[in-house]
Amino acid sequence: MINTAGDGGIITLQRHIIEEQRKYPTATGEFSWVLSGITLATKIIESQVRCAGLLGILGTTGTVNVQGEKVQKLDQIANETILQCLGYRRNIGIMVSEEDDEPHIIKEPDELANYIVLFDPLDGSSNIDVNVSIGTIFSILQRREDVAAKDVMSHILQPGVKQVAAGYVVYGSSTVMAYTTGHGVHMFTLDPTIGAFVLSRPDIKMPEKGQTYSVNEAYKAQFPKGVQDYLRWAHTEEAGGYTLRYIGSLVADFHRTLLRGGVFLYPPTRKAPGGKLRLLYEANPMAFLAEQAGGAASDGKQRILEKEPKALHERTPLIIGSKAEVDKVLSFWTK
Ligand code: P6P
Repeated sequence: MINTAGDGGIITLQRHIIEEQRKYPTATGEFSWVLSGITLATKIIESQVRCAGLLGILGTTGTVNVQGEKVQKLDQIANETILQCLGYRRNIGIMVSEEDDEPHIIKEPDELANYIVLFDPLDGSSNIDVNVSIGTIFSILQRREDVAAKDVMSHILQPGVKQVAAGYVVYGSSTVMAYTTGHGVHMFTLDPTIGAFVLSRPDIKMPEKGQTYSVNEAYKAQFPKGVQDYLRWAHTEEAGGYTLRYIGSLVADFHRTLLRGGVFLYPPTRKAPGGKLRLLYEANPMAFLAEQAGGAASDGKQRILEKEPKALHERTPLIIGSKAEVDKVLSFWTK
């Protein structure tokens, strides 16, 4: 059932953004121009993902990115697509990609080039070749007024509470975008017959509880003791019958958690003592969405959105999902 407006028209993402902006006079059309660049890029990426096996674009490029991960051909295609679709939009000053060591400075931030876009172009790369859901994650900041335009890193290294928008696109059985500008979380499904993202779930609220935990239990022996204690508890009758779901693609695991409730966690491990997931363009955008949907996100010690970033590709432990479930994990974590 596609949501239609009172006038019977379908509510596309562009229409939704413009109508949202009417509610908030401070918003300007500038933001919708940025978001339309992201949606254009994700439609192009979706077309490549859908037929990757036919285009000889599966597999790796033979190079390794700043994260030390093998770059998949589709990673590179997605990265270049986003850079191209956003690169000419004058109101974007800086872009930060998971794939690139350094920021892309289109223009030193000023009152015109006001936006900073951070993104993971194709999250879940290891799943690409086996046709498991993958996704694009984005976070949007505005330049800081209190630092010089040339102080690029200060404009980028802002805590998650400063995000003006965040979202993801999951390339799954259907292509779905979820986004927030701080006024709720709204979900759109790509209608391939018209090539538009159409409103499918307005104002999503994450279930307060959920009997699903999502963690790579293969690393259990490496987790902090509190996490091991939580997992032992979750296996008991007293816990009420949890089930484990783990896809290994943050976007897909978070999408399920947002809709069904439960908790996703990526704790510190020996290989990733500071956690594996990146703060600026994975944890922060997902935490913004989670909190806007009534959920919570922590690094085990503090709210993800209040972390002061110190480096571009900084990693963080992540516990995210239904508030009651995140609190339950934290009750063991801090013991
Ligand atoms: P592991 C994908 O590579 C990713 O960055 C996230 O999408 C996902 O949640 C995580 O890594 C999976 O990591 O160590 O369980 O394979």
